Amino acid sequence: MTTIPRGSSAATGSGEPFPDGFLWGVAASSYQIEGAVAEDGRGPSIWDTFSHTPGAVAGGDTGDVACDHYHRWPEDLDLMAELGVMSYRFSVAWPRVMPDGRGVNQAGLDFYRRLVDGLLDRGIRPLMTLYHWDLPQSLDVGDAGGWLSREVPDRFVDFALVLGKELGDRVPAITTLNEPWCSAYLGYASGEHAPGRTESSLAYRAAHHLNLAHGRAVSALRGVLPQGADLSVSLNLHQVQAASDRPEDRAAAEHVDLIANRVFLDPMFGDGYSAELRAGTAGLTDWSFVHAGDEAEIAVALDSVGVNFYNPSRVRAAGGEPGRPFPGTDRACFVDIPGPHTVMGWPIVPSALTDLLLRVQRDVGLPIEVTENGLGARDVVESGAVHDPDRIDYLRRHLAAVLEARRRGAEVRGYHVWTLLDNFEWAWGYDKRFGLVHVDFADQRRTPKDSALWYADVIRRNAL
Ligand code: IFM
Repeated sequence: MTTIPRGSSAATGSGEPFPDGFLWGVAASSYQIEGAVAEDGRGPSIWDTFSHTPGAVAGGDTGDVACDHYHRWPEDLDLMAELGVMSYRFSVAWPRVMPDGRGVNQAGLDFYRRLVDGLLDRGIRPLMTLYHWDLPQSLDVGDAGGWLSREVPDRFVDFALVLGKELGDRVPAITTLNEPWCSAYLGYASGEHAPGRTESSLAYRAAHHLNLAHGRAVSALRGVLPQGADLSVSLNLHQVQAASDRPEDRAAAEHVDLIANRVFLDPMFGDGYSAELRAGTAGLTDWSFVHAGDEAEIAVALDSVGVNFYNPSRVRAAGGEPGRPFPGTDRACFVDIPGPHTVMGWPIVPSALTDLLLRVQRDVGLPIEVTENGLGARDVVESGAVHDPDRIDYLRRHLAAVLEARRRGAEVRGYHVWTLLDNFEWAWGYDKRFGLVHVDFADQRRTPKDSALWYADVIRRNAL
């Protein structure tokens, strides 16, 4: 068993306290860590298919083995407990529980029951994500399959109900979708994610069906969960900045806010799809996939909202110089933000997290949990240790940004580092590491990094 050395030399801080009861967590997802893709009746997911498609993932990497968490979960839960983690956000592999998206696979369900009981035994709150991108492959058949299909939201309700009925007595918090922006725009417009479709117009249909799946699942879950269950959604809202004060760049930023943020926020939190969104996307879609009554079904009451944040986005109007197109539109391009960047090429701007949390508080008005935040790097083990001062600095500054948002009125009640273990980073494969704990993918050895020791100390002191 890996143990965490006591007394970290990395433990320094201003001593600024977090409120009593602040939930210190880590987050992870099924396909990125579990492996065991063909074990105990699990069916294939769209990510199995995509990662095995030549050229889709850097280095030809797949999630076939990943961190082997399916077998090593007790050790991984012990690591969390040693860190003092209070909340673990994990996701359920839909095809492990419903291999072809329909009938239930008891062995798959039992795995999650053992995992949840293991968390409770260690005093860790399970925060269960229902969908972190591993759609059963059999629900993605043909051109109109996957999230393009109106049937998939109904199958998602079946899945949510199985989990609600079977695990709802012991899982106090459920978040429906992780980053539906990625599912819709990277999966259907840019093709960087499974199922790898590359038509901008499809992203809007997918986004609507994800929204519908969310709303219907929440309504169905309310009928089977105990009173007091906490239901949420985890959004990677873009903190969008205009590249300049030029009217065309400001318009591009507003357009990106509409298609990346308000396409989820407006229907989920009550207003339906806005006239601006419909007008702004008129050349791409007529929104005829939104049926009468859908928007009311999406606008269900939630108990909290999850915010995933890594970096802001700066955009300019498309045209003129070449630029990286913003997925799902030909009206905006990404522009680099000067200053330090992570190895992912993502700018490090902690104040943007404060701004985003304040915006969410204003627009949504619910308690907030940061459900993901962290830094990707190329960490190496040296003499049994992993020195990752950049990650410590990133986490410290983003936690300070959370405190600042709280001071200014945002009701942020928890924070989850992405992530516990180095893992399968989607189209980037295994090269970029986000874990507090280093994983040697040759022998599955876990080595807590300096950042893990630092985080344990922050948790123990409940202060930065
Ligand atoms: O690894 C991902 C995670 O699955 C979703 N949010 C962003 C992380 C880092 O890219």
